Amino acid sequence: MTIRTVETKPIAGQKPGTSGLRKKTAAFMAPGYLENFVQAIFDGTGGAKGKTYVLGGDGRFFGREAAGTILRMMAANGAARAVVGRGALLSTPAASHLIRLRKADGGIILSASHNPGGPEGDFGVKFNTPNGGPAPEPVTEAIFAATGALSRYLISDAPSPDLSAEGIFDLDGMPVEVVDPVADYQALMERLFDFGALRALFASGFTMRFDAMHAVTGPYATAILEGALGAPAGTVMNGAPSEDFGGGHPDPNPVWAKPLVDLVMGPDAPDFAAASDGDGDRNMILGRGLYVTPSDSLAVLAANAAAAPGYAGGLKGIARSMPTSRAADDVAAALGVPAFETPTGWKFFGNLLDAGMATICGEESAGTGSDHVREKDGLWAVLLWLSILAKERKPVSEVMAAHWRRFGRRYYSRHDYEGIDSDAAAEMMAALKARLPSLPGATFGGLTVEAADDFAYADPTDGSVTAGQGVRVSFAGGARAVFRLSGTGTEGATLRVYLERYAPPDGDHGEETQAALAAVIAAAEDIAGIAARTGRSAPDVMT
Ligand code: VG1
Ligand code: CO
Repeated sequence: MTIRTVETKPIAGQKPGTSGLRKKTAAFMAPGYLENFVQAIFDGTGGAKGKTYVLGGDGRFFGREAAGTILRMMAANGAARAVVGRGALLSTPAASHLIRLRKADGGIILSASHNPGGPEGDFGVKFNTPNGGPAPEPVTEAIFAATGALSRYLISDAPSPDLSAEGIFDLDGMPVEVVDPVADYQALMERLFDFGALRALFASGFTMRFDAMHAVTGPYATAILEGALGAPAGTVMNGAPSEDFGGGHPDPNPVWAKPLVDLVMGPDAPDFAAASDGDGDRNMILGRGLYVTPSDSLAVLAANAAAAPGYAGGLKGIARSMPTSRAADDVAAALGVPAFETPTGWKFFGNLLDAGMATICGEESAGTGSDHVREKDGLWAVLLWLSILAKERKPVSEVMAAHWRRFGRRYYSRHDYEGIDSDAAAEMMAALKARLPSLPGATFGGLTVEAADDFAYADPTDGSVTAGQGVRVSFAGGARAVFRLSGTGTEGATLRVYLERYAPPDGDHGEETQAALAAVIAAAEDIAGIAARTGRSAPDVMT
């Protein structure tokens, strides 16, 4: 077979964001677009020669075709081996595990996570490093630099093996190993959790619904919950991956997973419910009549991790992204372990996990995970929640009430303004940053600003500094507003405003969240002028 060297030119804008490169599917399908970016991944990381890669994705439209192209490029670039999930499927945490298990040199995950899929939707490519984690900033910068220096890409003319059957196939001299996407991941979960105790929970009549949102976690949740743990058939909803996620956004929040939220708020509510995002790294947790704020979920998991054998030895530290509520810090203080505050995006947790400084990490966007892989892991969070419920034998609402009585409650909400004008968003953030020095001491509707800054992170493992990670405004009494622009969208800008207020252990924990945050919401509007600058009077999504 022949290896073709195809002449190409740099394509502008191939800059990875918070989590990989995300563009409209049509953009990715344009001639050379995917090929250029994949060649840049190889060129920016010292070449593919002799390397082993893991490859898979969330099942979205164009994924299988893209996988075939990437395999032909791996072979042409001299890679030693490719390990691919059957059907080109791998959840992001399963890919992370497989990279570590096989001691691979990296992995490519074909996903735009929670962004919608299909010909009119979005596509994405994430590159993970040998530790199994998302490429850190220096690596994404090297890849971006390589996109600007391309003059050719290499591709084999040999056909890619059909990925529907397991086995080892030859592609122009490179073995392509097609594996069951679920088996190794399930074995890891069986080591971390007491499956016997979880089986006993389901056998006692405990009820659950898991909404896979037509995305990649369907096969994982079905095998683990309904298979290994004996939950009744029908526990997993929307469990067959579809190329356009049933026409929805596979984003586990009260807007896009509304049917599940309606179910838990209604008369036929199960004891516990969860939903997961497109690539299986994020999760939403619900109890009967109750939505658990992701920041609270992180805190509860950290405080009760010993309920699972994998964490019986205690935690080394707890890390959260900056906009995530400080509920996790309260737990770290009580446990006497370090707390870390990183920029948004899982890539910043990798060094802490590798250095053994943190065991559990999480983000307000419903991503939680531990040192078992180097990605956030939606099903892992569900299994740890189940372990806590199996031990406590209490409703989720009582687990939350007990948590707040011990640590206090951090009322929390994120307000998203989607698809706003990019220039208006940039001007708003610039004006906000210009105002920062004048804010401390100023009062907005009874809230006095204590500190205000543009968050910069100094990585404690290597001293590297990442600046410009979002504006933090802290008020006396523990309230806080954070402003940043999303790095995962593909149209206009998305402004995220993160709102938080503290009620101490003996305070009122029963308020409705938006009402509890009313003063912080008003202060955030006063400080940033959101309505005037964006033309929006209300957010599109509130989590
Ligand atoms: C969002 C979330 C962030 C998460 C990222 C990737 O980023 O806020 O917490 O890590 O998505 O998650 P942004 O820049 O849009 O705020 V996933 O599940 O899309 O890989
Ligand atoms: Co995701």
